[in-house]
Amino acid sequence: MSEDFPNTDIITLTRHILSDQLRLGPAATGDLTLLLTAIQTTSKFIANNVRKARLINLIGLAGETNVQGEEQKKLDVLSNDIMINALRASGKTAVLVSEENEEAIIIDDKFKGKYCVVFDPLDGSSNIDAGVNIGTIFGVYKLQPDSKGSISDVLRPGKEMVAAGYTMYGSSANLVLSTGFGVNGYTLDSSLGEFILTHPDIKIPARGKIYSFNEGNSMYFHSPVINYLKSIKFPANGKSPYSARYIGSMVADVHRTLLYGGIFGYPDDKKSKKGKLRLLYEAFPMAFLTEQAGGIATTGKGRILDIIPTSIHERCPVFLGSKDDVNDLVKFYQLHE
Ligand code: AHM
Ligand code: MG
Repeated sequence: MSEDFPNTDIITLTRHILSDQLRLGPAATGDLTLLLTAIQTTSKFIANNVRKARLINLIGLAGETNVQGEEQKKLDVLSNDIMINALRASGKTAVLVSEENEEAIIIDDKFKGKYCVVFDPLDGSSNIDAGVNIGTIFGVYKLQPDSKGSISDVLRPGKEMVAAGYTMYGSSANLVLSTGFGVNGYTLDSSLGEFILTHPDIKIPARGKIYSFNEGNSMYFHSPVINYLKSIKFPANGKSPYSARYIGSMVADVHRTLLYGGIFGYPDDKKSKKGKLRLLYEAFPMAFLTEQAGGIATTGKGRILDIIPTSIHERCPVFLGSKDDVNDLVKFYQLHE
């Protein structure tokens, strides 16, 4: 058959996760599948709003209101509402933690299910107005046995998550997901309205050539980070220095790192004592994906997925990416012990 003949056997995200469910046999209830279906719907909805964001801003600038006389909502608040409404209505969740809500949301009995979702509805929002990539990050825990849903169901190490992923809104919407059996990437075909499997079984190269840090914070960095960065910018033995790439949207910087390899870092420093990124809904899901793709995710001193959170919005230092690159950085931390 001719190579340009359209593929008539496309694998959609729903088909793919359903086939995982079939593999698990009668033990699988389908609840996680339905929850992930709700999450992919929110991603389509948010992607659609991100695409229209400038037009919505124009309406706002003109001082107009919509037909109901309401002011246009900001995109991050809108994305949060989309996620909360869909996750609650799915009937599969018990506890929700969002970057946008100070308190955890405990789902009322009528809609209660057995999963807890931690999420950042629109990460990298400082990039929205410039039209630069942004994304949604999420992690899923299963309720603890006999729990009706409380904050203790999410104050658990990231290694106990049953699924994690992100959707990047860029030139296309890309959903990257792991349910603990590797990592797969799907691209939204807007004409079909479906996420299609385009990046099966993502594996991070063992070593990359790119580093991704906000070096504008260098004056605050601690010596292991300063010395590591120096080692890749001024390498010995005639090796080439690493290239710098930093978008300032974790989803985009991690997406590139998963595909191309290298290292992404947001360290703790003299100013931000615990770093900037949030443990539950930024560091944990990205660490989960990184490890599932064969990479390493560390604070510099220990595995991120082993941390036991004590509060839902706590922060933690993050270094993740190619195994060899992250191990090189860890050596600089060990030298300072
Ligand atoms: P946000 O949740 O307020 O959007 O902040 C998180 C973002 C990450 O996407 C990104 O990695 C980091 O902040 C960039 O921070 P900085 O501008 O300090 O480099
Ligand atoms: Mg964020």
